[in-house]
Amino acid sequence: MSLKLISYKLCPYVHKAAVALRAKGIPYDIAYIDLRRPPDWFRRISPLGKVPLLLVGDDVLFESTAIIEYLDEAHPPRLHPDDLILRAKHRAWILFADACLRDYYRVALREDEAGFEEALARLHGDFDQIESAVTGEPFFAGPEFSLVDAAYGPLFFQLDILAGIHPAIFDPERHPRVVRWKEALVAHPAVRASVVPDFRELYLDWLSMKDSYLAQLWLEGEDGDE
Ligand SMILES: N[C@@H](CCC(=O)N[C@@H](CS)C(=O)NCC(=O)O)C(=O)O
Repeated sequence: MSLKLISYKLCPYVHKAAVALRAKGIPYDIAYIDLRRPPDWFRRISPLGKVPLLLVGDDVLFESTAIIEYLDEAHPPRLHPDDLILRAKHRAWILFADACLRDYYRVALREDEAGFEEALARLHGDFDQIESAVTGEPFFAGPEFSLVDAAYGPLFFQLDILAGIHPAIFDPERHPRVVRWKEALVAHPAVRASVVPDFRELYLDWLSMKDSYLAQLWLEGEDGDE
């Protein structure tokens, strides 16, 4: 069955689906759309008007978590654990990645320093939870890459770029496991190769257009470099 991922280049939810596809070695096509001007064909087929979509033959799958679970079930061997209790726990941590992504966007987009610090405190609260959930190394549950890793790879990939602007985004003393896990994920070939080659430049262009504290810091740093 042919697979086509409908994407927006900077979307972490699309990235999550692409990581699962790559980690499982599943061949797929990809089509990028401009979310500011979504094409008519996309509006017609997308139930919620959001990416990612995964076209599986004539079927349209949506919601990144549903997509990665489908991929995992349809293309063995599974990245999810066999044990049902463990699998339910992994599902719950995958859902928590979406809460972290919401807090990540607040960190990226809050307009002033106080707002940024407040958002970062929230994100660090999320990291406190994850710190006690990471049970293995280098990945979430040990040496094997799991669906939880696919879910957090995109979050850490984008946060890692922001950490280049504001290093306090990661605190290795407070969250040593999270930081080691992050390092393993951002270095993983499935995470790195499933974004466009100029992702960093596009991401920083996107950030520069925002009226946010981190965007200001980035632009000030850029001016200083000239
Ligand atoms: N819960 C969705 C979130 C997807 C999502 O928010 N995608 C964004 C791009 S990163 C989008 O398509 N936004 C368009 C819109 O909301 O109109 C998922 O996991 O797939």
